[in-house]
Amino acid sequence: MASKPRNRQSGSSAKDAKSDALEASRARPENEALRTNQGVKIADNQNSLRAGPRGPSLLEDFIMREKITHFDHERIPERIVHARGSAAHGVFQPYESMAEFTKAAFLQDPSVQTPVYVRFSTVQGPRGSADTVRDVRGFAVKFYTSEGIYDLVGNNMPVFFIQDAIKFPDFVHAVKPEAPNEMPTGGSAHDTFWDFVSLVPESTHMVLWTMSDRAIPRSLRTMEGFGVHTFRFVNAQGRSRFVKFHWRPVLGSYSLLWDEAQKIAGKDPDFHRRDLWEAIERGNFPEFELGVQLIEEKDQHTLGFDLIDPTKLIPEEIVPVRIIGKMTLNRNPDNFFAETEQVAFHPGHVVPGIDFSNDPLLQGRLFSYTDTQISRLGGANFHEIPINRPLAPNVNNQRDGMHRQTINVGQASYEPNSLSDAWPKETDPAPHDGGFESYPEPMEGTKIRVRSESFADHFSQAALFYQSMSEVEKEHIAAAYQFELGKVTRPEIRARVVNEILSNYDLELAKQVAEGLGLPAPSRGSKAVGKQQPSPALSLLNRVKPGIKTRKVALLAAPGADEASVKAIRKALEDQGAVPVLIAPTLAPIDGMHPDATIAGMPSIMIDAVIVCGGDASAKVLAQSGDARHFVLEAFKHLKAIAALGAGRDVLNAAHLPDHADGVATGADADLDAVLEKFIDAAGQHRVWSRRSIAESVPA
Ligand code: HDE
Repeated sequence: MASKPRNRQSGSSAKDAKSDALEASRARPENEALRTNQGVKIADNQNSLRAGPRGPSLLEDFIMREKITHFDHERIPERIVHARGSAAHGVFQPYESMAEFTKAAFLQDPSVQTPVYVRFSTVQGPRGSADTVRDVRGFAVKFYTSEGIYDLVGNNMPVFFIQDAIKFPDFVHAVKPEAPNEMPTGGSAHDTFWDFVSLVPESTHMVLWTMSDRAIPRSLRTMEGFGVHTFRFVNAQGRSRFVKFHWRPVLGSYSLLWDEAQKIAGKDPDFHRRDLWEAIERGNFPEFELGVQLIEEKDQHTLGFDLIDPTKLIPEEIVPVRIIGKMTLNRNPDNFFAETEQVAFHPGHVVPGIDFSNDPLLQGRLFSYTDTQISRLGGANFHEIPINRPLAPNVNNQRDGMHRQTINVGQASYEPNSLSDAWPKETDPAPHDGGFESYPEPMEGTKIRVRSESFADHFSQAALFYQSMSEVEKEHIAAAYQFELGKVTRPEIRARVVNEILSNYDLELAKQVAEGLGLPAPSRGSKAVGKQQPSPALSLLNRVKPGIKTRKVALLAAPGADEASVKAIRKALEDQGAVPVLIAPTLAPIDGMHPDATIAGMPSIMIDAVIVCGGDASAKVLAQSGDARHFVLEAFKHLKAIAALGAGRDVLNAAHLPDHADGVATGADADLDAVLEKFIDAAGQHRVWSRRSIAESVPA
């Protein structure tokens, strides 16, 4: 498990064009004396200048003054939303030329790789909050294309809470920790959030997504991403089609269980960040395929809902997702602040061939992002920060401002000019020479503040989503509503959610939630919708890709464990791409083997499956250890695959676990191969759902 030393050359394309461009900004002092910011060598970094050994400090001490002044200013304001994030470098490569649909240069040639920087985030919590809270996840991709920056600033859910940008500050104020006491950190289980969403029915569909397993991903590496809004692709002939963007993790998609997510938030608040970092360090580069749903202009009104309403998704059974390329994250950042904190995304950073729709949420976002970067990054020159610099040159007459780095040469900073032969100037009108031209959508209208009638249906797609879930997922959704509303202190808000929201899209769910909250059974809502055409693609259980690649498997052992057997297990798991972790009561060597973690340091919530190793002495220690018994009990409760070999079965017995339940493989030491085969099969399904009725009664 021990991660390899950091190696920035790992990964075939780690040395991409952006990496080269960043090189000049990297500071790597090797055998260099300390110097001040003015370049003066420092002789003493331990003692400030003072008047005598016990005298007061002297203002003259420019070395200490400079050091402390800089330190005082080391923090910048955190993002108002999406403050907590983790990021990685990588490359994107198309599978085919998309010239028929878009002239975007980075989508023309399957042999061309485009550098990317991707930042994943939670939305509600501050920078230091836990990774595994119930929340939407940001999925923002910066493409450093040959034509300039393209940012696809999406989420891990395909819809949004509101239809109009003017409601965003209200929504964010409601979901953020409450004003009087800054609680709760990272989650939506509180009065103001549920007050707002119960009064704003357009939020129903997205709130349901956040009550689903999508809001507690197992890993950032296995999370889907969505552009949310409808955009436009425009080809070289000027023809436009509507497009929705999707990111599909190659390893499939998985979620945590709510009990796990909450416990992990305490045991390892950096769970997702660590998982992403370690996977890349190990060379298990996360891969995501880019998919598009393309809609002809003439078909835009045939879907039964409005294409520009961001609370609606297009079921892929109606418009299939065409997979057009792959993104590989192959390099961790060098410096969290310089790269992940300072990266500035903007949905309005587009390149020729990509354009906007009139989605009123998207339109508002186009204003917000530059504005926020100016206050967050301290001025209008944030595009000069190394991580934000395009690979294409930025040539224009914008000048000066805080922290300007470019030294613009010459007298003419205006256009037209004759002093520098009229340069820089616009691209030629024809053949356009790559200049961005907005799609000339015909437009006519009355200046008016109104919500389009075509945005009025708030419940059909919530019903569609709910009806597309498996039984397991439906159980989780009901439990999530009960948990969240159980934290709401005002009974009238709980009742409003049940009677005015849930009862309009699923009466059975409304009844279940009401029962959990001790509310009277609701009756059918006044705007109730009925049966929808389900979309199986929405169920996460249909997103599982069997296999144990990159899964963490605990090998639970103590002194006396059978070394040969442990080595054989380790090899079998590694051969399938899994990550075995030897976990023991202490870090003391077990024969020649060094444990990777202690049971206390890596409890079962941090692994995907567990094998209790054989060996009489080892099993005896583990069977007597409360921590070890808790480890297997909890793994059982969380529906993880379990195996026990030889005397290792005594540990399951000591925990009073049945050794014949689904997803539990046991056998004599000599049956190693058969036990492993059964175990790998069960672990490859992610969870043993069929075990859940027994698992519920397990105290862990
Ligand atoms: Fe954002 N959003 N947003 N948002 N958003 C920000 O920009 C905003 C919306 C999303 O990793 C902010 O640099 C408005 C939808 C991501 O750095 C800010 C509206 C979607 C990230 C902002 C929305 C997103 C942000 C805060 C409604 C999914 C993190 C800091 C009109 C498609 C990017 C910042 C990163 C960040 C405004 C709605 C995704 C304040 C006004 C819908 C992934 O500008």
